[in-house]
Amino acid sequence: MNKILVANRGEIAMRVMRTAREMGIKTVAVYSEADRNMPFVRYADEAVCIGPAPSSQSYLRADKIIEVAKELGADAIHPGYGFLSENASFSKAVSDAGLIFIGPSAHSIEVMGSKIGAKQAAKKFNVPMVPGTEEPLKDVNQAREIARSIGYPILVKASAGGGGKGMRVVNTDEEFDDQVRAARSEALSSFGNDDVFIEKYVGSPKHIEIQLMGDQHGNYVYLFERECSVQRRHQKLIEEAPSSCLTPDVRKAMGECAIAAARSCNYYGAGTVEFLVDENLNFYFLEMNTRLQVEHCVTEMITGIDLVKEQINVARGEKLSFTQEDLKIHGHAIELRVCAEDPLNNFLPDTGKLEMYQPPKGPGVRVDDGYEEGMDIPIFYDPMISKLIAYAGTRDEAIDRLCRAIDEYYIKGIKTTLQFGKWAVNVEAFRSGNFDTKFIEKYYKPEYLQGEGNEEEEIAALLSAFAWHQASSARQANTKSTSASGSGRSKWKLSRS
Ligand code: MV4
Repeated sequence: MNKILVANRGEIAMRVMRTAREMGIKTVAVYSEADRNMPFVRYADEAVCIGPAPSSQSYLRADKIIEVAKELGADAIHPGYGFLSENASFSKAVSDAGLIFIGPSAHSIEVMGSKIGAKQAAKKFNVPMVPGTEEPLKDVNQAREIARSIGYPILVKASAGGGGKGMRVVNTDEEFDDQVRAARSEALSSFGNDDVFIEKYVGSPKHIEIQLMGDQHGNYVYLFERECSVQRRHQKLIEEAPSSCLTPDVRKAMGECAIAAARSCNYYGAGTVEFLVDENLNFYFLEMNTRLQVEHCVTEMITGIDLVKEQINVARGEKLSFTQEDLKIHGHAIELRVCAEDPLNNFLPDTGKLEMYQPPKGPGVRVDDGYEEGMDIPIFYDPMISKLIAYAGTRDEAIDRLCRAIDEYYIKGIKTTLQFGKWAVNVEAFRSGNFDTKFIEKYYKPEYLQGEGNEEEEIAALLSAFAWHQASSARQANTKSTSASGSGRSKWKLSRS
């Protein structure tokens, strides 16, 4: 494998290309017109513009991307995350074009892309499930009987769903028909598929996911867990490894279940199995993500494994370079997604120019970013501009280091989630590990961030007030002396300095 085309942009494109370079593999970037000046375009050995800014005309143009890969003699395509990374047709089209897709087979993507298909596959391998159905609901009366037997509250979920879309909580029998109808209609309009199923509603669960790697020779390892419970509208904001609540036994059991789920679809490559975990550490299979995830970095920090390198090695047919016994947890890593969003305005995306952009440095600080100072944040793509990862020996030290790094992350020109992150990791419930997926709903209020992070403005205001005070004192002294001597030059310019 001599040349990889990275079918992505921003920080993950930089991330993949850095590992490729370390492996002596050439890289090709594909970019949209809006990304012409992005660092990843300059970093690649070759770069080709594949279309206008909108993703549908650029980063989702499967045919164009494969055409460029063949024209430039790339051996493989790495999809990153998002865009085409979990598109089974793209995986197949890449293979059909005689190229290597650095990811799982189209079959694995298809099986795990359907929530019902994933549950059916995982159930055959005895992976714990939330009580519910593993078939699409056909007869609403029969479904209501099942709901009664499970016991309310229950959830109606879209099989083709993701990120909470098409999910409805049903608290009573009376609501059942309407909520099923609503879930079906949202699923049909959002995903073109109205298959829904039901599950017992697990109240206030933690979201804990297991990173796994499988090769094309049947070998599997789990690289422990990541806790991703601090989410907002199903968008993760803070992730950490390991979780603060798992015991070694539960960790091992979850890891083995994740591998079982992978085996159920003959998985190979990097994958993540998501679980719901209740307060008694009972865990339930949620879904399997058939891609490298945004938050893979915290796993890399505690295991010392370069997951992109392992993806490339597996894709070119190599066996995993380590066994389960080789893997140990060292220290603690915590990641904050630095997003161009305004936490004071419902986390709405913010746009603008990075007038100042100086990432933090120092021991145990990793910044995976894709922009530079002076660049405009384009409106066309995900608002995440970087991932700030702090690594230390213990969880408390990692949190303290993250706070220091946040204080030294100088960004001007856009609003970001930096101050939200600092607030969040200092909430007692977070520090103690006693939090779940309702953390933001339970603890966050925008007013907690009022006045945070604008020390410079405060200093400027104080200096201005001090200068005004000085000037007015001088004026008064002048007035006294003028009334005696008659010369009254204004000191106004001083008060405005
Ligand atoms: C659940 C659940 C409680 N009980 N399923 C949200 C999106 C999708 N990943 C599945 N989700 C959930 N499924 C049962 N049976 C609660 C959630 C959920 C959630 C899960 C993980 C992380 C954040 C979440 C936020 C809200 C709801």
